[in-house]
Amino acid sequence: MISIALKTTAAVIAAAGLAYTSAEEAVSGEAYGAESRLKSLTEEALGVHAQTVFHRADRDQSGSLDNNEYAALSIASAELARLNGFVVIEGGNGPTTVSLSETASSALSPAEHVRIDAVARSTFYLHAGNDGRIDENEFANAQRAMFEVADFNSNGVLKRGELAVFARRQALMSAGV
Ligand SMILES: [Ca+2]
Ligand SMILES: [Ca+2]
Repeated sequence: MISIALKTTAAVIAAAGLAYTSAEEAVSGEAYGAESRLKSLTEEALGVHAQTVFHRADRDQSGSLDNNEYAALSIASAELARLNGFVVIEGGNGPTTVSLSETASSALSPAEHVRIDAVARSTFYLHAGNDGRIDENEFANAQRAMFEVADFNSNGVLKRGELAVFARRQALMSAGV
């Protein structure tokens, strides 16, 4: 059975942008309604989203992500997606949601944590380039790669099934299959 309270709490965390706060530390706020569901995603909106996520993930505000920041972002993204059953896209008009088909609605297991951390730490170097850090451009490129993989008809807009594919990738911060 899906716990409504848990879903709401996690949604509040996501809405407040407190991706690194545990559910126990959740602040009160408005949960998402059906009207916040994303209908389509343009490349332009994705750019805004990428920027928002990047700055949140850059915890020391150094202007780039190191391996630890990237791994933390990947785990937080996966954890929130699992708890919420959706991912949050912040394309400029406030946060919107895209549902995930799997609604396990439970925290990640320790084994899943380890696996996601390991995948993130190797994926990191695909995007980081020679300097071993992911800057804002490189992060935007990684997000665009996820977008393009999901854009089956290559028209620059994600809808329905395409959005679902993008959301799954987004949940794991991965453009891979
Ligand atoms: Ca940083
Ligand atoms: Ca770099």
